Amino acid sequence: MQPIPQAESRIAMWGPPGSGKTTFLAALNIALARRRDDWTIVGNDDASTSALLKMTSELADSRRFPHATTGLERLNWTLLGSVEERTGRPWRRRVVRHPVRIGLELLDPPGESFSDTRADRRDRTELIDDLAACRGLIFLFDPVREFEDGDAFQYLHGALVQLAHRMDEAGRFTDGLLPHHIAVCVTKFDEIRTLETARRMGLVTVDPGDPLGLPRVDDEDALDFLQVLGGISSSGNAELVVPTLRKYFREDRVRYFVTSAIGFHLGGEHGAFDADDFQNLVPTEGGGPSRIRGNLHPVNVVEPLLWLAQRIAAERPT
Ligand SMILES: Nc1nc2c(ncn2[C@@H]2O[C@H](COP(=O)(O)OP(=O)(O)OP(=O)(O)O)[C@@H](O)[C@H]2O)c(=O)[nH]1
Ligand SMILES: [Mg+2]
Repeated sequence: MQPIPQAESRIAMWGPPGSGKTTFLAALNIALARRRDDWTIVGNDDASTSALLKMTSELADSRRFPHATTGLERLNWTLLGSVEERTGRPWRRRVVRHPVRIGLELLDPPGESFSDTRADRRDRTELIDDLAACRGLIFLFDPVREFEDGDAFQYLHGALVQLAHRMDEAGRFTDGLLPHHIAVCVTKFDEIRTLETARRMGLVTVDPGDPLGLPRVDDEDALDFLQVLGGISSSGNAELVVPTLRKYFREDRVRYFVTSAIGFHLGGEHGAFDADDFQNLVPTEGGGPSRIRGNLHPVNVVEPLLWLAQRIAAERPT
């Protein structure tokens, strides 16, 4: 039997505290289970396997969000699935499915370590070393936090300047662009204000084949959405997020997504999306941690990771 091709992707989460980095990773297993394709995920060692189980069950069974991350978490997981390949001469094309394994080393740092003022210096140096060794990044833009604190730019820019410096020292910034692939994700699409903004912009679509009628924003419109959300940030600086990303990353290595780790609450008569009652996050009275109301239906959680993993794998022979 032929060995299954194996690619390795080291990917780091990037975003302010509370932007949803850990929840995004915790929702991955559930998001995969809800898809109709054959992608699954397994841990590569005991620690990563138990982290995968614990993160999934806290979210799906206990309906609790993760605690704020206090130190850099490393998760070694493998995505197992298959890809289609066209073979044969043009007049006798055949489509063959091949099994593939994509090793993911996922780094989940505390959001604090991206802050120029609040990060511990040693943590920050380690973080920049780790980012330099990554091939993929997932940058989370949280519209709710942006509306209240307006600091996405601050948590992007300082670390990016230091990363560019580190890559330049290593001779890997010669054309003024970083070699990383980056998935830029607007998070918390399930929040009333986020969905309402998308709706007002006319960006909400529903897949005609989706019996649940879940709202989505196409990836092609995600950049426009991010730009409008940036314009309503409380500091005004979020307008600089997109130009900054454009300055540091190659255009064909950036892709935008509109995501929600927990997704919308489904109810109504047929257990489908109900425009009058869709919030899946339940704030706790007295400022305690929020809870999750019902089943999770993650939106665009698998897609950014698969896009990154496949782009990274395509860069070199496996
Ligand atoms: N509405 C909504 N809220 C979310 C979602 N994901 C996370 N949250 C909220 O955001 C909070 C922070 O999420 P975390 O995943 O811990 O954020 P983080 O970026 O890992 O934060 P640090 O570890 O402190 O850097 C959660 O406790 C929830 O209240 C989501 O998909 N939808
Ligand atoms: Mg975290």
